[in-house]
Parts: sequence; structure tokens; C-alpha cells
Amino acid sequence: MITLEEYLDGTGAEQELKELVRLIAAQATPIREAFLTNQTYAGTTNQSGEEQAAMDTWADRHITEVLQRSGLVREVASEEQNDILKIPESHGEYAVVMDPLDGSSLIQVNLAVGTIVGIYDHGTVMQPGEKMRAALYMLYGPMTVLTLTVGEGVQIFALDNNNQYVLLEADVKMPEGNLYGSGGLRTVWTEEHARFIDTCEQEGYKLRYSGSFVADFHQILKYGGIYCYPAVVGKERGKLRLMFEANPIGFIATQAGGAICDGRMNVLTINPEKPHQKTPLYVGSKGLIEKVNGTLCT
Ligand code: AHM
Ligand code: MG
Repeated sequence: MITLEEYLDGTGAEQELKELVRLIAAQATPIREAFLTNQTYAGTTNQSGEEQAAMDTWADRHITEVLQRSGLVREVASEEQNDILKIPESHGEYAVVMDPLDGSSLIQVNLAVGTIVGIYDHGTVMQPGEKMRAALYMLYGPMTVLTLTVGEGVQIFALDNNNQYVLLEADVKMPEGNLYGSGGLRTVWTEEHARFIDTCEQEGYKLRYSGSFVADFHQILKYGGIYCYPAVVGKERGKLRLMFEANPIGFIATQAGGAICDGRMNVLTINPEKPHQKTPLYVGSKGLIEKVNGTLCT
């Protein structure tokens, strides 16, 4: 049995990065505990105009405070905060992007939701996803799992009954698979996107879509296929956020041999212009992403 600590010690990541990953991963326990008392909506909206669940704001505040106290982080950008938080007194050089609680519309129906995090160095979050030093998500399902990359492949850990992470799956590789899921109403899909989904259906791909990006992606990571949140009529940038959702998940997908694109280019190469910018998104098995590029760019 390999613990998260043992795994991290065997990587080339620097000491402070290991410390930061361990610290963030440890927040799964308090976050899980908070679900019981935070089942309602907070009565506020985030920068994207979405209603915030009480858990959204709780998890955001909790993780932000932990990062502020750590002394390891210069900047935090969160889906639930309007502006980038600067921590000039920090001795560390890391910058963290996060979606503290992704899939939060599913909290009240007890489906799997998660926390998505990306870590950069050089003290700034305004970097393309490919510059990430580490990315992870914690998925709160029947088990709590941590999917992690420090740029040396993807590992999946499970939180055991002693609140210790143990390695569940080493060096995860995303297979080609045959699952697909797409956000956005069919009535507002572009012709190109509708054509791509038609092809998937004709080829016998099975629909899997829960409304929690992190949970839907985890399934794609394990079984292969594609998750899409496309550009739709009236919302040319789609729904999901480049910095908080697309980049960390895209970095993990790529480290597992998969790929991510916006229908034209690799999402991880986009230079962010503002924290809450959105991007159309296709993430999954490499062959399918190549097919997306072929279908949408013609
Ligand atoms: P959020 O829960 O952090 O606000 O994220 C947005 C969610 C994603 O988890 C999910 O993939 C998507 O929005 C679902 O959108 P829709 O309800 O339009 O299918
Ligand atoms: Mg989200």
C-alpha cells in the first residue's frame, strides 16, 4: 500500500509543492463533513451569474483561508470570487486556481461533486494551462478519491477510514472508450457540434452526463470517451471556465494520454485574459479529440 506522502516523496516535485498538494488534499475531510450542514443555497450569485450553493461559499472560504495561512501561495483565483486574491506576505511562489465545489447543483440530490485545483509557480495565475506544475481534483462519491498529477503521469488515491490517502491506481492511462456526454441544449447546438454528436451516436457511443463536470470527467478518464461543453447559439464561449475547470482537468487528461480542445485549438495553450473567461470544451480520449478537430474545423 502506497500512501500519498510516499508517492510524493518519490517524485521530482520540489518540497514546497509537495507540501501544498498534501495540504489541499487534506481539505477533503472538512469539506465532506460540511455537506451535512450546508444543503441550501446561499442567496448569492458568482461572477458567472450562477446561484451559489451554501457549500460553494463554504468550500471557497475554507480552502482560501487554508491557502492564505500556508505561506506557500502568492495568488488565488476561484470560481466563487470576483477578483484574484493577492497574498504579498507569502514566502512561497505558487499560484492556485480552483473551483472549490464543482457540480454544486447536484449537492441536494446527493450525486458526486468535487473540488478542482490547478497549481502554477512564478506567483501568478494568469498563465496558460500547459504551464501548470500540478493539478488535482477530489471527487466526493461513495469513496473520496484524489486524482493527481505533478507532471509525472496521473495517479488516483482513495481516502481511507483513517483519513489517509492510499494509491488506488498508478499511472492511469485514458483508453479510447465509447462514452460521450454534451452540455448545452440540442436546440442551440451549432451544426458542427450536432454533426459530431450524431457521429458518436451512430457509432454506438453511450450517453453519460450527470451535470457534474468533475464526476463526468472521472468516468471518461477511467473508461474513455469524450465530455463536451460546446459553444452554443447565444453563448459562443460555452459555459465552463478556462482557468478553474478547463485547464486543471485538461492538464490531467493530457497527462493520462488524453487531450483537450475548444473545437479549434488545444485549450492548454490559450493565454487567459481575465479570470472568469469561458471556453468551449472537448476533453477525452486522444482519437476522439482529433476527430472533433476534424469535424469542427472543416
Ligand atoms: P459549477 O457547478 O461549478 O457551477 O460548474 C458548472 C457545471 C459543471 O459541473 C457541469 O458540467 C455543468 O455546469 C453542467 O451544466 P448544465 O446544467 O448546463 O448541463
Ligand atoms: Mg464548476
